[in-house]
Amino acid sequence: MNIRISSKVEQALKENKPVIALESTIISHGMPYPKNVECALAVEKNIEKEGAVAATIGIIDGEAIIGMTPDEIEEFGKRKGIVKCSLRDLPIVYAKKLWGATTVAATMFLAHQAGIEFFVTGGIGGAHRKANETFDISTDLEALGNIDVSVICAGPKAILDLGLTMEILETKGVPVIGYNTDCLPAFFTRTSKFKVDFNAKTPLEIAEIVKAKRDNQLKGGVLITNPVDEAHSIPEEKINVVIEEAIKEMDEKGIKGKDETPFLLSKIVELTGGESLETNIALILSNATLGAKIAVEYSKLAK
Ligand code: PSU
Ligand code: MN
Repeated sequence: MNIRISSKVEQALKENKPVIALESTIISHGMPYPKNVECALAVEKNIEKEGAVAATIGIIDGEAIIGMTPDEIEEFGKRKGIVKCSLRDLPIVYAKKLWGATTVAATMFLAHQAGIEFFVTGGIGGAHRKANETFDISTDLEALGNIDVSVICAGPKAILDLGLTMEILETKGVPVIGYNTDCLPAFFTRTSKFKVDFNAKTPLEIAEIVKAKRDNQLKGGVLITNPVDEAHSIPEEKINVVIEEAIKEMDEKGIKGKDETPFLLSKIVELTGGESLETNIALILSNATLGAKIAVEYSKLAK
């Protein structure tokens, strides 16, 4: 298999210590350099502060790396032409020995191969607006339905159709947990008009739900949604205007498929004068701390 686990991560897994997987699309296609690298390294620090081990995942010369070094993360942040790699891209990137930045779906797949239960990110992909016509539904949802990895995020972004995304998660049997919230957070915004399936008050409560899923052979992930803090939350009316404008420009330029999310993210940064980038960084740092706390509780339960 084209997979290499760093010795630190391997050791932690062997000793049943908490390990958190991290994706690399957010580094190479989700944020501009050098903030992407600063953020990725700060996320690892937050995880380690809680007593867990960080495993940033990406593909280098056709080999999946579970636990990249800081130098490799730096290279992922700078290098041009890294393939945004979801599940369907993995065999091509392997065979052609390319560099691949793994999306939520591909990172879940690799985390599971390595034996990692928890994965922290910013936002997941979902059903795009007009998905009923275009069928543009992220493989992330398929992965959440099929792969036994739990994902901590700040909710699906409002560039997506949140209602449709929640319906698909329900169809696939994915519980959506809110951390101290009844309503689904929408990434840049703390709230949305949709309800989560359960409002969990503590990391332990979340760890118990994940364990119950595993102990009872229920296939797939648990989606844990953590609202961005008040100070960084962008009001719904404000971000919606920006999103509409970004989508309009995307349509005019004929940008489609896997290029949509990266285009929208960078356009939103531009249109908000950098505010959305600060929000993005704040929420992923907070998700890292929460994810590590859940993994720490889970490793105590599993003993
Ligand atoms: N949301 C973000 N930042 C990101 C992504 C989503 O706020 O970088 C990335 C994730 O890697 C996610 C992917 O898995 O976009 C979804 O892409 P698509 O819609 O093409 O499946
Ligand atoms: Mn898509």
